[in-house]
Amino acid sequence: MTLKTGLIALAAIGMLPMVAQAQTPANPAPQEQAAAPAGAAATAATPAGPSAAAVNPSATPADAAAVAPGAAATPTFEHAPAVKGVGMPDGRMGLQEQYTPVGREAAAFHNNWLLALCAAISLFVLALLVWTMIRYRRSANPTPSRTSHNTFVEVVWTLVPVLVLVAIAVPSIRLIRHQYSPPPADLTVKVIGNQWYWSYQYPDNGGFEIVSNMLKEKNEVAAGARFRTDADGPRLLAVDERLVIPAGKVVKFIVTSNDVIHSFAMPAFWTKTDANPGILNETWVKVDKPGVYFGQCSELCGARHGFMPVVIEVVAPERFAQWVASKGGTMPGATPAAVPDSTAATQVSPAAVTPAPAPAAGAAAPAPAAGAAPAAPGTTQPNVANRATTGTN
Ligand SMILES: [Cu+2]
Repeated sequence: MTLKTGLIALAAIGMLPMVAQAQTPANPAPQEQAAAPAGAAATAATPAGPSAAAVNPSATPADAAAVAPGAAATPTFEHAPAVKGVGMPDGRMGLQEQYTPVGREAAAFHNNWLLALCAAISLFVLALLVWTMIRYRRSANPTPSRTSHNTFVEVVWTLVPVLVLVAIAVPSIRLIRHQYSPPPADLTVKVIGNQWYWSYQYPDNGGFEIVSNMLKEKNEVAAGARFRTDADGPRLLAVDERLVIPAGKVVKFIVTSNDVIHSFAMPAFWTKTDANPGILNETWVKVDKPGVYFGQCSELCGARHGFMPVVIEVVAPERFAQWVASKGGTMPGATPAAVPDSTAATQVSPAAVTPAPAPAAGAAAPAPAAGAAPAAPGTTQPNVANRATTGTN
């Protein structure tokens, strides 16, 4: 009994940092509200554009031009082809190769530690059984021992299993802590399960939404309609609209549902999160390797449960900006640049063009430019400024 209590206490100690850190993502809300006026000022003030581009290293002038609403045509985006064996089941035994830090830790824990430990324990028990059956069979041992207690053996067979459990619990709880204490998000995507497809919203990029449906085979669609090709991905896993995220960035998924319980699962990222109606669940990924990754709804959700795959395409940050532009969205911090304001721009354009510090220019300028001064703090937090203007959460 005391051992059990000790184990529970041990688990509780291990869980504490996780609980403490899990609460932190909820806290930035007041900051966002406080930053809202600054964000509004950023959108109103014209000179925020170039300085915002300077703050965001991934936003090149070409990107800013690409997302301008005044552009003649919507830019197109070439999706990457699926690579066989990457981010999809391919007949090999074991776990899929992992592409996130959490996934790599979890897979290493499973493959190098849990499997080895299970195998060692199984072999040890098997050896004990075989030895007992042979050594103490009736013909070899006609008069059995009448020993009923052995303190040393009893202590050993109690202690060893406890140590085995501790050896599993420590890395296990560490993994849970890493999984549920995400670093600050660079991008938030809202994932919504529907019967029977997924829709994805990008609140940080203007709040646009894409609807993702499974692609059917060539013989299942009407003539002229789009059907699956091998570049789209494997049968029953390819979709018409992929969830696109930037490589090397922390992406937070807010997962919910419009109807019944679904589950947003991506085996190659070690993530599986229930999508419950009326509840926002959260998971996160950080994928360094660009590629196309395949998952499925993993909660029995109705007749077409098996036909609502998840496809995540990870692209370089510059290509992510192109994709966002092709969907009519905006990159955080790029919105002010898209506002064509002929009146104020002429006054402050020299300061905006030169890479001199913006606050100094604002202080030196006369009264109309003073209104632009609050833009500087707002633009240092492009994500916050953009969230304040969209508010789709
Ligand atoms: Cu489902």
